[in-house]
Amino acid sequence: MIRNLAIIAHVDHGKTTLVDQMLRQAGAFRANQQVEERVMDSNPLERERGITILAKNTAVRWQGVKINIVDTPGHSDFGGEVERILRMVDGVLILVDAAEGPMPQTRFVTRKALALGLRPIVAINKIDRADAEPLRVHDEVLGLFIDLEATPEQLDAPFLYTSSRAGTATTELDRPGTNLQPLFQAILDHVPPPKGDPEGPFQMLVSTLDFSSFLGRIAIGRIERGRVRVGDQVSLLPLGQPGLVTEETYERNRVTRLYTFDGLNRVEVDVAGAGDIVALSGFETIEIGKTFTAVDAPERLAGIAVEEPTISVDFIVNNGPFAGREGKYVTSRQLKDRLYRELERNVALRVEETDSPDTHSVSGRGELHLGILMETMRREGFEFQVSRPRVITKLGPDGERLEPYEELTVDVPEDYMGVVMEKLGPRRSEMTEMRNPGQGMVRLTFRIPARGLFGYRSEFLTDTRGTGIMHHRFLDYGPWAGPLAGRKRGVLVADREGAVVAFALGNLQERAQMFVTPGDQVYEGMIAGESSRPGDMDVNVTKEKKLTNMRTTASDDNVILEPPRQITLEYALEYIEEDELIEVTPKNIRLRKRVLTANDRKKAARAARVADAS
Ligand SMILES: Nc1nc2c(ncn2[C@@H]2O[C@H](COP(=O)(O)OP(=O)(O)OP(=O)(O)O)[C@@H](O)[C@H]2O)c(=O)[nH]1
Ligand SMILES: [Mg+2]
Repeated sequence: MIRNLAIIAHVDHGKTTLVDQMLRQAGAFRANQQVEERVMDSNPLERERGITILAKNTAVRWQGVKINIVDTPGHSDFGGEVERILRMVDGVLILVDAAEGPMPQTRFVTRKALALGLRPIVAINKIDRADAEPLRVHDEVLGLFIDLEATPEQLDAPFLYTSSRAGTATTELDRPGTNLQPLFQAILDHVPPPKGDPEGPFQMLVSTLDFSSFLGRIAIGRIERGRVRVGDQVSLLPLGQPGLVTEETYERNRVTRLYTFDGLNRVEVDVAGAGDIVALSGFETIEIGKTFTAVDAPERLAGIAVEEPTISVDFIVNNGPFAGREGKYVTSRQLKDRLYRELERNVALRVEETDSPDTHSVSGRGELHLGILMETMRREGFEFQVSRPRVITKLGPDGERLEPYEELTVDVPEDYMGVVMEKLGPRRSEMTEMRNPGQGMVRLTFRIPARGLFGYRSEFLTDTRGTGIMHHRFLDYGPWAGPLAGRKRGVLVADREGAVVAFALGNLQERAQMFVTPGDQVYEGMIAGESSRPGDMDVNVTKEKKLTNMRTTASDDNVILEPPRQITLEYALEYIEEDELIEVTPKNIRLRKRVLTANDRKKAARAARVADAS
């Protein structure tokens, strides 16, 4: 007996924490086994950032039933992956934060799940929060279901009130839960068992991929029909319309390895049957959306479209003055090989060559998607440069230019509503909803060109003094919104190479926010900080104080410096302008001007003015 369940939600609503507790309470860990918190977030970047990046399978047993669970990422850049995963489950657990309520990503994943006809179970989570309002959120979820045209059966979904952290669930708010028993019961009662006929010919859809350097591509999916055994000769049909496949050219091969899921482990098995979720290897042409079948019954299942990328950046070989000092892999050959290797597992990514062998254009689903790749590569020892992200435009039905639009949700204290609207207006946003759920907070929803959001997050945090929360996700393609103003403030550009000196920063910090600290090495053309005014400024951050007879050097150290702004990759991607680059190395993230010498920049600016005037 099997149940297949995906846990879906907006980012941070408590999915992975809930899986921890499900594993624990179902006895997946040995007595007194030491298990880390959010154990499913197993890769280092996930642990560091506290978010799930890759969906992962696990399974527990409850009352003799095997429950396959897929923990999914909540960040909107990975929404496409969640969508694919829904094809291998028979039910979804929709988690909604008891204070935040349904968010853009909740809406997105719920819409996809309902459209596939999946039956939801709803968990209003984090009811332990001081600001939790589970009843209000319950109503909001029902409202969302109605909006999304849920069927009567889907509308009848069971609601649970849960605390992932405490590991409790209850169906009645006035009877506090003591464990997850009500959740497990709801899963057994409301998630239908998988339907496939175990006696029919083998058939399975590839819903997600894994990769190992030893086994190559690994396909993960639910067996729709029949059984599969290690050593079986099996067909892997090409992508296309569902139904009987008549062409002859596709891969037929033997299954070399077969795994099912159990707790934190993948268990190697000899045979698996209809309804179970398995991982299998032995095929070279594994791709998302392809169908595995028995050789004598090549019936293709409806495929899965992989979402199109919306933004792209250039990866460029590091040609700055510090090139090669900090990275192990720096050549264009190494960069190219690494980027193409990424395509093995990162299905929503595209890599293209450009006119220059030193530059590759890499496209993805958002800044986080691309930022994670950059971060992973720098940890592996790569060094490279990255351009400002560009949105990927399309042509509309009448040949007009279209660009991606995002849905932006902002939660701010009422007092900051004005400044948020004032800043978003010129970014070509359009307010679509305003709600006032109480407690002095307002929730504003906007439709805004993705370009309009570049650089906004840091402004938003400053404007709302860190009290605001913003989320955005891709909505659709709409008309090109025309030119948008860039960054308002100029930058301080180092005018020579050397080590940064405290004295120099002391003089500059009145009119600037620095990105560097004393001792940092800078080069001419590197960006050292942000000016408080428009227009870039060339500065000497290596300038020592002139010694006089009266003072000793010791007193130079007395300058009190503001801490520098921490430049993360995602921040840098949102921050830089077209004439700037990000230099990424295992040790540093530096911002620089594309044109390094002040003289050449002046010449370029003059040429641009002349071109504008003519
Ligand atoms: N108060 C409270 N906090 C919780 C609860 N569940 C999770 N959290 C906290 O919420 C944060 C996010 O939890 P995760 O389990 O990583 O959330 P997630 O939904 O898996 O996040 P993504 O995978 O990134 O979408 C963590 O700091 C948790 O400790 C809960 O029931 N109550
Ligand atoms: Mg998670």
